[in-house]
Amino acid sequence: DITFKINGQEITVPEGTTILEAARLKDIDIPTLCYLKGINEIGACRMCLVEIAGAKALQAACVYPVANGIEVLTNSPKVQKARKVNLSLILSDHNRECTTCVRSENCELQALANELDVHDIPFQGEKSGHTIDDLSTSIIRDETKCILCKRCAAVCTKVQAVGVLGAVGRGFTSQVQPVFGRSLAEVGCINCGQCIINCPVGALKEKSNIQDVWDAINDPTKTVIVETAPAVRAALGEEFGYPMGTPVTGKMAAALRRLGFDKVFDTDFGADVTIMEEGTELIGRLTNGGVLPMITSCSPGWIKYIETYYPEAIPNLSSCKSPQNMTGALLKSHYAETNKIDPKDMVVVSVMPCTAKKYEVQREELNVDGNQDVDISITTRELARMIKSSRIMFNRLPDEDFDSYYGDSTGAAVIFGATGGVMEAAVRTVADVLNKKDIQEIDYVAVRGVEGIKRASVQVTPDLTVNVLMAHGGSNLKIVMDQLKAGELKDVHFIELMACPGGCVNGGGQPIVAAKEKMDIDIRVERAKALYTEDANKTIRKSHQNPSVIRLYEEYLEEPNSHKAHHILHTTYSQ
Ligand code: HC1
Repeated sequence: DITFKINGQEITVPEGTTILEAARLKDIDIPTLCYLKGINEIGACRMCLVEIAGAKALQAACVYPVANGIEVLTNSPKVQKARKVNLSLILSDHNRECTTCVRSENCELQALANELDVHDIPFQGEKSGHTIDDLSTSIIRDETKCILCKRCAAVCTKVQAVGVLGAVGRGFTSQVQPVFGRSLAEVGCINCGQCIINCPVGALKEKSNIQDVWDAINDPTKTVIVETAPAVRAALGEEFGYPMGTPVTGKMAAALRRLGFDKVFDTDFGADVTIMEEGTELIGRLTNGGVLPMITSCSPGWIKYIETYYPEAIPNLSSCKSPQNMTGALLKSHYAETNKIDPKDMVVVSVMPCTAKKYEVQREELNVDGNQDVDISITTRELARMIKSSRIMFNRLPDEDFDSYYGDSTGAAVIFGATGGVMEAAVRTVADVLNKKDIQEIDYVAVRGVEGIKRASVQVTPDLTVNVLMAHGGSNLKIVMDQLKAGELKDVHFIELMACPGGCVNGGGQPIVAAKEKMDIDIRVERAKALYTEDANKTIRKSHQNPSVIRLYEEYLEEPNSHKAHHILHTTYSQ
């Protein structure tokens, strides 16, 4: 252990602890901008400078390991002055159109300028970044706001294993860009948006489709239907001041109705249908010698990754469309037919915790009889903006239900939004189907939690043990894909892959949480709690027991994996 003094207080910490970490243990706040716990600890922004008694130069607390006997000052006049100068320099090269920036009031740079009382920028002159890259369907990169903290590049490379962003140039010409100055649309970006939710400023944001939604709602010839992903309800409340982990399902449904959608439906319904289709597909593969392990197919960023980098694994992918698209496809077919609406006059809008869903909805193969399954996908953040701009007092809304039938869902569907949730939902149904009984113990805790790669064996019948694997976050998925390629997963039957760390609750379209807050809380865990609580409170917690899903098969789809179900709900992949 190491014993040293910080602002006069003695503290003992394990060897290797940085000054920044030690300070937090004593509730001493040191400002940071580039720091991302465990991911980007590079001392680049010089905001965390501290003084060490006897040393000439100030040191970056985020990378400086404590040593026995040192005396650290985190708030001396020298430190205060240096931080202000450094912050002014960063601000001098930053596009400060704060009032109209999407990150206004949720910007770590703006917050720091206020906290450090920096209001006049003495440095004037040319600015460095000029490019605004808006060619991607999901992500806009605005160099005029980039502060070169490299958080996006670190997340893209280390967490997601995608690595399409990196530092180029030196000195004044430094930029963080895709290679050769290309657009994100021209490199292997998987549209996950993890760069966005880890950007401290507005240099990265989703491509907004809000106006497209308004245009549809305001078009009297269109029936506009909205569906909301499981994870949206777990985080939308944060935009309106609710503590993290508060589910706001009822208020969300009420808000959507007031925004003017004709029907307010739930992607959870499609998630229940997905379990029917995917569960049946799995049972088929297990009993007919099909390709195993079967891999879930609902995370569109990761589908793109497999198509690009592991095309040999395409036969392992479930042929099921994602719940988002199953819902849309059923609305454009079954719902349109039963309500005598021409699907061409219908606009399906999805609200997703995900920026890759904007890419997914545009995929050509995801249509029914030429009608795109989902027309527009917006993020949780965009929905919050629509609610705010409409002056809806979200916190005062009553709790309302989704519209019936396509708004009916089970506990199994809601947990889709957390890593391990799709697996748990599938196992609940597969075990019941194979045992031909209503099993009561359905909390499969072995598949829950935020460990990067989890394996479990589930005894589904006395004669059948299903070996499952769950992974989330691109770097973990890559490990799994390499193991698959090397033939090391021959004993595994079913794999759930989610591109974002923690699954959709931490998707690239979710409300943005400052790095400082993420030092103290694990947002993946907190938001998942909202989903598991909602699951536990549902009377029906298994997809195959959803009465509206049962009815859908009876009146339309016949049975899971039927010819009709395949036509509407399944897809193919491209290499
Ligand atoms: Fe997800 Fe899914 S869970 S992919 O994580 O299978 O985005 O929430 O909607 O489609 O249901 C996301 C979440 C979401 C799909 C479902």
